[in-house]
Amino acid sequence: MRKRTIYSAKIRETEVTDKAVFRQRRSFIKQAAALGLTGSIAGGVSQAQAGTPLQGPIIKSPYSIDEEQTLKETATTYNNFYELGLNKGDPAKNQNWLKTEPWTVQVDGECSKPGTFNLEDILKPHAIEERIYRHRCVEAWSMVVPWNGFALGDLLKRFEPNGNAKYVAFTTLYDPDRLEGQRSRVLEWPYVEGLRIDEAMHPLAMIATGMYGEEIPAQNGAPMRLIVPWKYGFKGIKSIVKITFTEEQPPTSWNLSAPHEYGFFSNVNPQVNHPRWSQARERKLTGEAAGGLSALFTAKVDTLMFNGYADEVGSLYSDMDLAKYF
Ligand SMILES: Nc1nc2c(c(=O)[nH]1)N[C@H]1C(S)=C(S)[C@@H](COP(=O)(O)O)O[C@H]1N2
Ligand SMILES: [Mo]
Repeated sequence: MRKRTIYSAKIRETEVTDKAVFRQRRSFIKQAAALGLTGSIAGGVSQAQAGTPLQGPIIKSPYSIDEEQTLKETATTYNNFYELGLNKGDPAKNQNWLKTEPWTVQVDGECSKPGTFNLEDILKPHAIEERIYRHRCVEAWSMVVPWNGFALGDLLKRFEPNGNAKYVAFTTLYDPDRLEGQRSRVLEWPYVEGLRIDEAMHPLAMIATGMYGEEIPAQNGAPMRLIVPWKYGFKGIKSIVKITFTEEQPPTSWNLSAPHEYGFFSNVNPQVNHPRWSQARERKLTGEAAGGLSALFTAKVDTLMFNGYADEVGSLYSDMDLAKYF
């Protein structure tokens, strides 16, 4: 997805990096176990939350799909989070760059209940569900991930958006002193994303605070990130610090960076190719772990319209030319 990078070359580069990260992690965990170190220390993580099981009951969601899940080790070591580095293995390696305590979320714009809220107050009213979703990156790889969290719309309604709230915008933490990726010019920082308000209120759109029954790790967007399963992965903005209700369509990071390649809507659509590669098929990261990262990719499978969620979300776009609004 990086500009000025040949796609096939990038895949090779990330495979090599990730194998090295896998090896490093494995030997480090072995050493830590031998020394009798536990929990977060064994993971090389400075914050206690990583690997921490979620508290309380987790509700099974009717929106879950019944497909083979991506291994937790894969979903938490093969990441796109450019603030933590550009290669797929970098975010896991650099997870301690993201400081998640304390964490506040500012809510403003077209709503009656704006404010700045502590993370605990944001999350407290929401029962945690497990939602097993397809996750399709615009780079033509995909995963099946059991996210933990709740409907985005249930959160947004608490701030009472008014009649001018046609869109909702999200912003990631800006902290270039720690998030070294923000010193690179690859994108304008902070990372920003947005949805039309009806998309945001759709019950499939969710805020994830966990995955695999544990608190969400830094590299996957701690402490709270967006998941919009019918859209390309880059819409799923990580580590959210700000939510703004707007009347105008808000700017979005990849669209700002390469407007001919990444649109505002970015619904998964196998019929609209990326200018530099086909979107007709994808490689799923649900293979066996034993053979290293390249063995984790399955053969290519067909990409589904709206990533398989057409029955649920198709009506949101019934009046749009889906080839034009990419
Ligand atoms: N702030 C921020 N959010 C981000 C990104 C990023 O670089 N920065 N990458 C996006 C992309 S391209 C994808 S595919 C998903 C990856 O999520 P995952 O690492 O949990 O699979 O996060 C998205 N959210
Ligand atoms: Mo992506």
